[in-house]
Amino acid sequence: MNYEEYMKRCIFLAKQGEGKTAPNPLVGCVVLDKNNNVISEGFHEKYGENHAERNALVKLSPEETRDGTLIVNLEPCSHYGKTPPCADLIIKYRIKKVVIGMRDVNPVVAGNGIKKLKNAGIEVVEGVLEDECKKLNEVFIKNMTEHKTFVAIKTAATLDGKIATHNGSSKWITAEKAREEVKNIRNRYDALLTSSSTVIADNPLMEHRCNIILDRNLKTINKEYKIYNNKRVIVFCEKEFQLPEKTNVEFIKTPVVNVNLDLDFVFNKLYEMKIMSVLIEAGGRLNGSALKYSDKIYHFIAPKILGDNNGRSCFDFRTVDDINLSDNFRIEEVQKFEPDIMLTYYPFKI
Ligand code: AOF
Ligand code: ZN
Repeated sequence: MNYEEYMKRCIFLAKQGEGKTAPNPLVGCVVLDKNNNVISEGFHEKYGENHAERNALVKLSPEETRDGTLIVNLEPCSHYGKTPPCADLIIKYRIKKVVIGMRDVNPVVAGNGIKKLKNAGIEVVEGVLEDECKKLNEVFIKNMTEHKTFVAIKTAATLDGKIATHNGSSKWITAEKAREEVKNIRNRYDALLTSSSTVIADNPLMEHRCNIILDRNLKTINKEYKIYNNKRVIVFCEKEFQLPEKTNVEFIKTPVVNVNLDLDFVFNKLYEMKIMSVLIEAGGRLNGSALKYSDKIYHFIAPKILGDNNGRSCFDFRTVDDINLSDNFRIEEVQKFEPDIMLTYYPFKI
């Protein structure tokens, strides 16, 4: 029996929870009866609510699921958290076979869910579309294994790597479809992070549930920049600061290293604040300094050549003498958003 199509469906279902499950994983589940007909589906819809397996099973009775198969992209849990263990529920529903995409990296589960199922006589098939399942939960994996916030960068450049002319003209580089995709990407992340320079140059709204601005000298707070209209805004700045009345804006005093706010501090603070993933949308300077913290890059390219000697580049932060000193990446995907393309790439780790 080939379970890949069902696992793909689990991944699709899991993605319906994007933007709503953090710090918990994205999980989807498909249930087959003893004749291998799909009888139910479910996904983890929102942090703190039912796990995917429970959502799929509660619609059924153990009579319907007896000797059936349950497919899920993440090992079923074995612990009492916000809900009782999914492994116990699966046993109660008399499922015969459980097909899993990846083992849980949460140390309280890590293999214990599988053990529980096997001890109850259930056959467990592991590793179906494992790479895809790991990619789906790359944020959860980084959070759980490294105790750090997942950092992504989004940039949009011309064929010659420019994001603006010498005098800052940048609207628009990419077309409609690419900009629609940016909205989908933004939704996956807990917060968007930008710099005061980008706020001042472009006055973007960057509509989101949480926006972060790196603004050492509080250059953006005296003007009515659109970004402050979002639900929650966090400003990292050098000096202690507070607005007189309680607002949607909070300020975080941040150390400075070599004239810039200390990014080590910023990213550690974000994890402390339970912001599990962040998407950076800024200019070449911040993109460049954030590169060494980055886990993933979304890079749109428009079929245009600017050719401006002094145009601004998407990563612009140092002088290098030797081509062998470049940072290296692994390109994961090339997608078309006509007339533009998007490269998704990861830092190359040896
Ligand atoms: C989910 N949804 O569909 C699955 C999860 O915070 P709790 O008590 O809900 O437990 C969260 C842990 O449960 C999570 O870290 C992961 O290890 C496991 N599986 N979590 O939120 C799900 N299957
Ligand atoms: Zn569970």
